[in-house]
Amino acid sequence: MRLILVSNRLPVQWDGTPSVGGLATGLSSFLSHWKSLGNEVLWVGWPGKSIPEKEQKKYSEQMEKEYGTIPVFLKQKLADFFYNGFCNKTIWPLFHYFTAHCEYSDLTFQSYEEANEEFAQTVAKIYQPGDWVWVHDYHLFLLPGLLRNIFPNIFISFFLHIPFPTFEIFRLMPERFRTKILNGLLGSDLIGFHTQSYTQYFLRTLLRCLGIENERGVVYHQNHLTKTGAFPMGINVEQFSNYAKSKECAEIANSINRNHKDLKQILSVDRLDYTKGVLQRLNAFDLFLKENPHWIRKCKFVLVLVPSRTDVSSYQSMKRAIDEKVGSINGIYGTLDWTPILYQYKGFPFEELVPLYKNTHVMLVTPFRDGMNLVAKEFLVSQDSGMLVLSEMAGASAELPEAILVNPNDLKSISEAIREAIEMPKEEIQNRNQIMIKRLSENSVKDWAEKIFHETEEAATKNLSFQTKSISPNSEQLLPNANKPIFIIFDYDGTLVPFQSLPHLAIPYPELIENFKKLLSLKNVTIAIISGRDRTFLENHFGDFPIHLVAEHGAWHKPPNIQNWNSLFTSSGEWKSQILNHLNEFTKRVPGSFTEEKDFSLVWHFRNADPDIGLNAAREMLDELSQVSSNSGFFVQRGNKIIEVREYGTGKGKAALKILPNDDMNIFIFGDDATDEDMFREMPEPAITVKIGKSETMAKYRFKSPNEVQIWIKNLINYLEGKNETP
Ligand code: GDG
Repeated sequence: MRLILVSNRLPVQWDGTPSVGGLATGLSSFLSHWKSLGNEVLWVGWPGKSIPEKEQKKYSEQMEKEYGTIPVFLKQKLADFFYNGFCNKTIWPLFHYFTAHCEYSDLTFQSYEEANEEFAQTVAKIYQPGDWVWVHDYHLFLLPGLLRNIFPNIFISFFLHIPFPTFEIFRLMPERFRTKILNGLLGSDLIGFHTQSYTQYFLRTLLRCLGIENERGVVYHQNHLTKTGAFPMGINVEQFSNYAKSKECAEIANSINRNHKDLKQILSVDRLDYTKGVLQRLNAFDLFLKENPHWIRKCKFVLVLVPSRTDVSSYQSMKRAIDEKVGSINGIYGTLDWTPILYQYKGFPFEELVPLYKNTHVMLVTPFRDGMNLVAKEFLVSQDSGMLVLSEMAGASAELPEAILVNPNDLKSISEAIREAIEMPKEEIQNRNQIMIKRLSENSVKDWAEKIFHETEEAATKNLSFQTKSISPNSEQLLPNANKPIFIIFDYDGTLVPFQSLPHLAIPYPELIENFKKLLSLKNVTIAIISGRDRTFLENHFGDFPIHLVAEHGAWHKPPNIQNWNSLFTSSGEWKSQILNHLNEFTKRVPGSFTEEKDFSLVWHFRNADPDIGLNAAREMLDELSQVSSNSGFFVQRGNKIIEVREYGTGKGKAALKILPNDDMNIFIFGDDATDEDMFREMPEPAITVKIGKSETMAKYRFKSPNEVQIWIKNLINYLEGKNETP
């Protein structure tokens, strides 16, 4: 299979130098494995600078040939507004909870849209059906949606490398931006996050911003299913640990250490970024020396900062503040023969980075917020007996609780953690590290990518079967055999009419009435409405039509041209008063919700409640009622923003069977929610069953909206009228 990886940056920059950072390092090792299985890979991304138009063709050919990369060309101004602008002045700070650093600008968002569009065009040029497209990170939130519009059946995953924030933070972004971002993401078959918490925050955000619910992490939106889940990214454990054990590594480690052999090494390695908490770490080291003077001249702090986003002004001022702080600590504590901080403002090749890890006694990873943090993991599998001090705000802390976890805002706790780690007995360090290393070995970067692949495949397969169910209302497959009578059963809300905020507002509109009149004027056509509505509502709106009306999911039936309603089922109704009190308690608790009482059922509506509070209460209610419902004369069913408690033995499926004549007929059934699934399930096989809307269904076909039901009715009328006219 061919994999098209898409990320903002390519693993090699425009000048052929390798990119630094978690994404590039992590993915490179997975790709060698993927290729070794005989698969092909193309990596699409921005080369990091604008390439003049006349050189683009030659450059593309060269990059593809040498590195298997496909450049996306962005004009310098667009790249600047997109990357330095919306990506790094809006999304990056917001998603890392640095809300004061955020700028919200229509101009940069427009560039973000344009850049995503450029990426979509580049992918579209090389995409072939059967490829797996894997989009990475926050620069490309809109890309899955754009690609899904071009290729409805595309097989596509998205992985977010940074944290997804809580809804309260995410909502700070203007609605016109955030809605597009969420919709763009939902073009994916799978959206992966580093941790369970980020996944939960995303799902809650979907509910709060777009009113979209999920079923155990699966979201149905615009006739498409998207799976979400936590896939903590691993590292190439073997690569690091094998090299760390090698003779070559030991030699380099010794030579680096030659002049400081007796000093215990404290190390930190980060891209220079305000989220990484570098200044705070320096302050904590300062405090550590102040409070533990016996460690002066006995330790050294190797501070590795890899230059990053050097043209963003806030990064430049942060760099100055760090330089000053290093200078100040070295000035205060340093002597002619001892410097407390060895400051390295540059990246090291892998062959030197691992020996640095190996020489380390205390590894400080103290970001304010970090999606995962791979440095912590790389250190663990490379060290000899070094202790990890890890921020609890790094995604990695969920997997590495045996480290010393610290709050990065708490200087005192970091300083104490340094002392605890530097003085910790070797055996204890090794015991703790062994547990963590075992865990890391069981979830390498290869396992991580494979899991993502398989989960995406599963979601994409389901989506494909969804697509095959979707059908045009004008399709010939939905036309009857004109020699047989026609029996059509419609659900009402969500099928004949769209949902409204209050049930009494969802009334039949003139076009629907007109269509019914025409249908009924034709020979051999019978219509039934089987609804959860009560008798009065159906009587008021459809009482004059010669059709079957079935109210309250089958409790009451009024045949065509008959004045009286009769009961299709017998009821004891003993359970009702007790459950009514219970539902009323929920109504009091959840503003905007209300309870509807019918003859054979009770319905709790939460469409107008706060989506989060409504959904939580509905879950609680379902849970409680399901526990008492067995042998209690009622059963509970979840509908569209309602919970219905109904007399046992009733239901639309049974009701439909009772009113259907035993003749050989064309049977059509239309419905939109869980209560209609009863009908789809119980109908004889030749019946044509159509689900309106998203979510899984037993129906044979799917329409997008009630509007398509009306189109189908009109098409049927035309067809039958045409047949009648032919001599
Ligand atoms: C983002 C998220 C998430 C660093 N210095 C050198 C060097 N590195 C390599 C490390 C490591 C990577 O860069 C840094 O990865 P991190 O995970 O620590 O951080 P970000 O770059 O911010 O990455 C992060 C990650 O994406 C993956 O999803 O974990 O939370 O922010 O692999 O080894 N490599 C070499 N020399 C260096 O000097 N060779």
